[in-house]
Parts: sequence; C-alpha cells; structure tokens
Amino acid sequence: MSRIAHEGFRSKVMSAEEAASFVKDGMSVGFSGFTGAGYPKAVPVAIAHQAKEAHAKGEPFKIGVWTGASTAPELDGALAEADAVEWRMPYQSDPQMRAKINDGSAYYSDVHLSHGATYVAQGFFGPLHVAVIEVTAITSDGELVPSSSVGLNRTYLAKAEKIVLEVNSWQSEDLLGMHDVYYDIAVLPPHRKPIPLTKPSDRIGQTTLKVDLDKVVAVVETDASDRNTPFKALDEDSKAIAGHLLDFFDHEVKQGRLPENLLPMQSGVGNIANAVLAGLLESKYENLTSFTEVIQDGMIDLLDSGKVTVASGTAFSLSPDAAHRVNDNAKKYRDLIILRPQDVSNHPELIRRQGVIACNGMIEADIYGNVNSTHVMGSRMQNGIGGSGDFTRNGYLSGFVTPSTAKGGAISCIVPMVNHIDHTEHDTDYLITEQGLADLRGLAPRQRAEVIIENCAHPDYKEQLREYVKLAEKMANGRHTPHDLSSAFSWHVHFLANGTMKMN
Ligand code: 0RQ
Repeated sequence: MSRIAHEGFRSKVMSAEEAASFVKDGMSVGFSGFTGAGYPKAVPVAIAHQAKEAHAKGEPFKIGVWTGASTAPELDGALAEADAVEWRMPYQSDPQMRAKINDGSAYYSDVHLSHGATYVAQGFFGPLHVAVIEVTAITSDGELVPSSSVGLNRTYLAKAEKIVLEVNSWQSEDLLGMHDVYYDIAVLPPHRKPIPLTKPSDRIGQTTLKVDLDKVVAVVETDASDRNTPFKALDEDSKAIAGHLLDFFDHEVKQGRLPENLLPMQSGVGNIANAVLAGLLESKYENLTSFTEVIQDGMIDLLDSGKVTVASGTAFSLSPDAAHRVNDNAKKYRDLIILRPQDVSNHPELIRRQGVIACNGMIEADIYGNVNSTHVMGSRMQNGIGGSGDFTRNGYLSGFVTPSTAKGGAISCIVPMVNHIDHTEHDTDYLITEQGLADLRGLAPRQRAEVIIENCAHPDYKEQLREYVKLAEKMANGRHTPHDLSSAFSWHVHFLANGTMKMN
C-alpha cells in the first residue's frame, strides 16, 4: 500500500532529478538527517549531479547545507565531492565534507545543536529557500510521520519557502507513535513558556509533523536504508573507561548524591560513548532512564535487557544489525523510545531540571580541565561540538571520556593547554581515561592539574606534564592557573614537526 495517503501529496510525486531542479545556485537548503539517520537518500545526490553539470559548463553551483547533525555519503559526501557546499551547519562527520572544510573550500558554522531551531526561525542565517525532508509516510489528513530522526525538521518545514519530501518505505511504518513533536517551543522570545517535561518518558507534543501542502513542490519515493556504520569492537581501554565511570556512580550513590537508579543519562557519539553504555549493561544498575540525543547500539541493548526503561532522544545512530532489529521491532520500541525535535532533546531547561548525567567523548583535555571536542592540532576540524555543549553546560554531573593517547601513543590526550576550547574548566566535573578518573568538583586549578596528571595521563607523558607544571609555576605571572605561555602549545608544535608529542 502506498505510504502517501493524501491525494494532494500523491499528485506531486516525481523523480529525484525533477525535484532537485527546484534547488538553484546560491540557495540555502535545510535537509533532514541526524547522525546518519533519517536523511534524504535521493534528492541530495541529484543536486550534486546538477552541481557537477553546472561546473562542467563553467557555471557556479554552491548551496548552503543546513541539517540536523551529521548525515551520510549520499548527502554530505555527495555534495562535498561535487564541490557544491558554500556554507554548512551544524555537526558533521563525513570524511569528504571534513576535507572540504579543512581545505577551505566550504565554510562551516559549528553551532550548538539546541540553538539551531531558534537561529533558523529568527533568520540569523538568512532565508531558507528549500527544505528536503525524509518521512516515513504521509497521513490521510496531510501530516508527516517522521522517520528515524526528527532533528530540525519541524523548523525547516515551517521556515522553508519550498518543500521537497522523500517518502522512504525502508523505514518501518510502525515508527508512527514513536515521535513527540512539541510545537509550543516554536514560539519565539519574549513569548515562550516553560516546557512541561519533567522526566524522559513525558510526551508533550504530537506524533506527526505539520506541513503546508501549498509549499510542497515535490514528493519523491525512496526505499533505502540509513547509513548504519558499525561500531568498533569493545577494547580493553573502553572497558576500563566504562569501569571507572561505574565506580564513580557507585561512590556517588553511596554518598547519597545520586539515587539508586542514577539520574537520566546522556551519552555522546562515538565508539567510547557506545562502550560506556555496554558497561552499564554489565552493571548492577536497574530502572535507568536516558535523556540524550542519539540512540546508539548500546542503548538498544540496555532497553532490550530492561535495564533502561525509557530513552528520549532526537535520532538513532545504529550499526546495520541494530538498525534492522529496531526496524523489524519498531512496534515494541515505540513504547520505549521517544524521538523529539533537537531543540527539545537538547534543551538546557530540561537537562538542568532533570539533573542529566552528561558523558561525552573528547579530543583532548588540558591539565586544568578545559576540553577540546572538535579541533586537531589547532586548526583542523574533526566533527563539531554537536550537543556536547548543550549537555555539558547544563548537566548535573558533566564529564568527558577518551583513551589517554591517540595515534598509537604519539599524541597525549592530556596536554598543557588545549589547542581549542569547546568546554571550559567551569563545566567539567570529571575526566576519564583508561588510566583512571579525575573528580574535579570543588578543586582549584592547581589541585586539578595534580589529579588530572596523576589519574588520567598516560605513564609515557606523566613526567613531561609534571615538568611543564614546574616550568609554568616558575614562569607564570600568577599562581592561580600557572602557564608558561611561550611553551603551552609546544606539545602540539612538536607533534606537527616530529610526528610525536614525546620530547625525549
Ligand atoms: O582519528 O579517525 O583518523 O582514526 O580522532 O577518535 O578515538 O575514534 O573517538 O569515535 O569516540 O570520537 C571527540 C571525535 C571522539 C567525538 C570525538 C583522533 C583519533 C581518530 C576519532 P582517525 P576516536 P570517538 C552528542 C555529543 C563532539 C560532539 C559530541 C565527537 C579520531 O566524541 O565528535 O560530543 N565529539 N557530541 O585518532 C588528535 C587527539 C586525538 C585525536 C583522538 N588528542 N589529537 N587526534 N583523535 N584524540 C552527539 C552529537 O552531538 C551528535
């Protein structure tokens, strides 16, 4: 049976190539898609093709690419490869898009994920010419059943001048009922009201997205799976990191600072974050809840085991196996998982009210607890800040996890001064590497340096860090946060020149 139950939309069905022709050089396009889920599969590829044809004729063709977060080769990859991206926001992780950002041919604005909706609605980024949104189905009363991510779709549908819909029959029809699209948040300041959500299981909106049929210029039918990148197998380091976090939870429960079933958990993207969830599966904790943005494999296992009773997010980010499991059993998961717009899943008010425990990956931290989540050696963008700032700034207990070294030990992930700051010392409650955990709460900078070096740094770099601290204390113009400004970045400089941060 057709997924398009409304004649008004059926009459607009056309090919991806015809739909792509509504996108012209210089336009801004809002695409659905969040961490490899729910992105349009056909129209972006057709836009990329159009760009290549224009370039072959010597004509310009570049667009603004606005998404929910990272997408997939068929969207970020195809548009980057066709050199069709003028400006992009927000979080991305595609290797081809990353290459264009880092060679300077695409501009990238790395905004917090919770901010995007208001910025778009207020027109901070200029007009939105076209929205290209994947949906699971169109109902008989002309509303849209979202697919495997919600992201910024509510905002893009409301703001765009023209709308292209991709109806993807690969997505399970049983997704209907999983989503919670809250519309009152779309009211702009000064008219906003408190958001009536006090726990992850609360439903405060509707299950479908509204759309103005008059703005819909094309409907394209697709049948392709989400990107689905497998996670790396759990290694000893990630198991050790998960172990340290669980010990920390045990301690906090014993102190009466966390309840027996903890507080709603947020866990970030990436392999280590997924490993932390796997650690929880083996733990004694029961009746856990999650208020997060991405639902990874580890969370599905926790829901299957009954250890987590409900997970609230904005998107899936699953391996092929887990994606099939969720798709085949969407009827069961729609009672356990709630997907919301990202300005709700990442809302500071809700994170603070619920006391969310935030745990995210990082690139590096410095001896004082400042954290770099985004940049490699000062200038190269890795992925973006994503929602890590939303959760870290507002969490009840906020921290970061990483192996203590990268690139086979040539890089220390604990450095004298981070090469870029995404999260300041004021927001970092704990840091964890496979070496151990640094509980930074209540510590002054010099006390933090000692705990971070002794508990988190790799043995190969401990002495070098201690030497830096001694030098900093000698050279600094103050004793609060001592730095030797002339050598604070010497570790990064040494790596760029010699391929290692080891000085001796
Ligand atoms: O490089 O890809 O060349 O091998 O960085 O590192 O160890 O695979 O780590 O997958 O857990 O991702 C911070 C990127 C960690 C992620 C980051 C190199 C390393 C490797 C990736 P290769 P790993 P993970 C909510 C939360 C920001 C957004 C966020 C991220 C690559 O967690 O994007 O938290 N976070 N959102 O070799 C140089 C160092 C390095 C380093 C690692 N110190 N220096 N390179 N690498 N440490 C979800 C969303 O917002 C959507």
